[in-house]
Amino acid sequence: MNVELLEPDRERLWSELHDLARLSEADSAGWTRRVFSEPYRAARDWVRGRMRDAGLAVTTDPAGNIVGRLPGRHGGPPLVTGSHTDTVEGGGRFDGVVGVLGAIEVVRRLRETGTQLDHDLLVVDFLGEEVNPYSGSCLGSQAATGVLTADTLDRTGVDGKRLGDVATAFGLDPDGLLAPTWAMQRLHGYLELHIEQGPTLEQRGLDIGVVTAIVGIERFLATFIGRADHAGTRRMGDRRDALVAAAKAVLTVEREGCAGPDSAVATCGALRIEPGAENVVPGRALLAAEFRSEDQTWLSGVRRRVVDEIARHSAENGVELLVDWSADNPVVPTNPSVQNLAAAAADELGASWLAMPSGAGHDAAHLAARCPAGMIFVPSRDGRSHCPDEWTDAAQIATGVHLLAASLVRMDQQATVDTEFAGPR
Ligand code: HGY
Ligand code: MN
Ligand code: MN
Repeated sequence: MNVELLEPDRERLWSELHDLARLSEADSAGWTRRVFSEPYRAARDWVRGRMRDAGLAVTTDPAGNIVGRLPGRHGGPPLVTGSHTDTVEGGGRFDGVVGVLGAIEVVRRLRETGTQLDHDLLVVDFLGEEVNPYSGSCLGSQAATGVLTADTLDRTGVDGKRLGDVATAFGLDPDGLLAPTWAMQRLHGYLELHIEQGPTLEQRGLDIGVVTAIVGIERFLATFIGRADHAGTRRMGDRRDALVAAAKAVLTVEREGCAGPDSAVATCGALRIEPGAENVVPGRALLAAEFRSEDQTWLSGVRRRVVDEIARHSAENGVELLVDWSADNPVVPTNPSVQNLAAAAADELGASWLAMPSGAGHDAAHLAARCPAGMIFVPSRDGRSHCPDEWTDAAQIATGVHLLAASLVRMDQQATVDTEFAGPR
């Protein structure tokens, strides 16, 4: 198989990417397509149409993932690729989208060149990869691989809504989120194309990142319960100011990240103050924070170190503290055989590449428990992502999609992608 022939149609891909970008909240800076939102519903219908036009048999699995199937010569455990089409609030046009539209383009090129794989190929738009207010990130891939539990459906967001009810309102069967569909079947292998969302590839002038590991992510939602008071009449020494306690917690989080290993980061991304009036001492504050690293030892110690300090500061301010921790995933190494195969395909195509970790979380972290899984990155301009300035050139995306095609062909040609894979057989 001359994989040069699988080169993507760059204009077609670029045009589709911008068609999808139109499906976003009208009044948002950048691009916003949050899970369970109407723009997200419209985008999923649009993706189903593109999958069908490309010749895929399209279903929605019980977990709410859109799955397009391209039959192979022999069937058997399917080869899987894909990513997500939901965005963060005020995000960009490329995060996740490149992996879904790129996979659909690979299918078109396989069919246009008369290339039939041995294995069925599944192209997946995973439900809700971005962090949602209820259960963390990677909702669809966690559901499909059996990570979620009935308790997950009872988790509520700061809006007070329950995940199970929100999923029902979106047209999903919440019990489907608990049906580990993919955990029930063997998969031949998984490969995801994604933008790097960091500066490394651009700074080094390289085409491709071959991902070696996906960082572990711990997150918390802390509730600080103080007492609302008149800002003019309550003496400073007699206050129970929830926001002061939360503000000290923000600095604790930052110190924890700065004191960690090179790969450690810590972020407070959301703060909600109640009642939020200029002349009222804040009675309640909700703070969302997350910690990431490739160093599992450091990450495993974060909860104890951080909670001790935040609890001490809250007590100093007479504020009650409730902390709800969740872990998106531990540090996940990608499969060495998939790494090697993607690197060999990059060499064959003449694409420069670098083996590198992912500081972002991805659906691949959950597929990796079910089959030999890996990821390939294309550069992000200035390393920017999760913002309107997120950008990757058409030519860079085309190189990534071409490599995705060539790598999937290599995975398909192997009877077993990794004979050492310790997961389910
Ligand atoms: O948060 C992340 O790393 C990913 O973009 N969901
Ligand atoms: Mn993503
Ligand atoms: Mn993202």
